[in-house]
Amino acid sequence: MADLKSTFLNVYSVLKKELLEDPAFEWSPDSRDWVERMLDYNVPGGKLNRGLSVIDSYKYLKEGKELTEDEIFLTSALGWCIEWLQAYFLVLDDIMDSSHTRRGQPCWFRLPKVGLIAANDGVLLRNHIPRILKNHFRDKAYYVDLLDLFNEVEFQTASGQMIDLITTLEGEKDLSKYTLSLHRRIVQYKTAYYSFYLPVACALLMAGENLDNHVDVKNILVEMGTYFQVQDDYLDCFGAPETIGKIGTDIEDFKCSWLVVKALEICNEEQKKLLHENYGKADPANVAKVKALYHELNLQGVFADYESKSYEKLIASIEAHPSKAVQAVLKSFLAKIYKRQK
Ligand code: DMA
Ligand code: MG
Ligand code: MG
Ligand code: MG
Repeated sequence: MADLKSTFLNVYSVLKKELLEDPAFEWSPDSRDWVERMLDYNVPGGKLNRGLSVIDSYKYLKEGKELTEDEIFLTSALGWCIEWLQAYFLVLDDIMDSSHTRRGQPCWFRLPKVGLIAANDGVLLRNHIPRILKNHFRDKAYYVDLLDLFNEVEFQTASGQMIDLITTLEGEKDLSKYTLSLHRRIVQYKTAYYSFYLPVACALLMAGENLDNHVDVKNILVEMGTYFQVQDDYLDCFGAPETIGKIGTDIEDFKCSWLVVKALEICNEEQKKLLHENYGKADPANVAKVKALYHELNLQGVFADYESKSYEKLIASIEAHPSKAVQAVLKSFLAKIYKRQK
């Protein structure tokens, strides 16, 4: 496993070098330094789960056959395209969410020498993806499907971010619209497709599969992605910033988080009043009152219950799948996130 990760990181260096020598741009030393620093800061520093999952999934689909050097390189390159996509969304997400830290360091836009140049860096990160794909997949039979897949998933994610953000607009702040069904809609689009469906779909395409025949796999992965974002919402409040590498902002930002939805579901009238008065305010005193209420309502217990029930449901739907190889892909994915602390 450690070995796989170092191979994967070597591919990052190769892809980065190609991008820094992209013949479509007349590079100067300062522009090259900027992009290199921007990539190193934003692309490889995460858990790399999404990227590594492409290699893992492809291995399972090949039913244990050793991968060739070429297959390892190509699955890694696709994995990195997902990590690039993630970096692009996170750089912009942190600006829009007024976040402070990410992966244990200040958000890119918080660096004094970066600021809102980060917005264009996000656009650049996004543009790197089709350039990587063109460099390495142009001649593949599945090239068009790959481009289409990335386009579709990007559209879904951006649409999810849009509904995540417009519910928090000043003047529209209304806790009564925060229901489990709105939450589900937001997280399915903003997180599940790119984080869970995309890695497996990349592996399926490389294995010569037609994605239209794998709607059942997509549905299970969307469920898993929903569970993953509920964990993210939970950790935003109850996680240790040193472990998750970021400081939560969901309460301040008036986000339609799973926690506030659950709190609204189980609170009494007095507690509801407290939520209405304190949710979505930047003042730490307001935030502290919301957190105290979350403790009072035992949202930790409610979450633990949700977590074990989700796990059981996911395992049951995975085991109902006819292909053992697909089951192995999905189970390994689930094992990586079950009861995660970061
Ligand atoms: C993030 O949701 C979704 C995308 C597409 C980046 P979020 O703002 O809850 O993520 P985080 O907690 O990592 O800022
Ligand atoms: Mg965010
Ligand atoms: Mg966000
Ligand atoms: Mg979050």
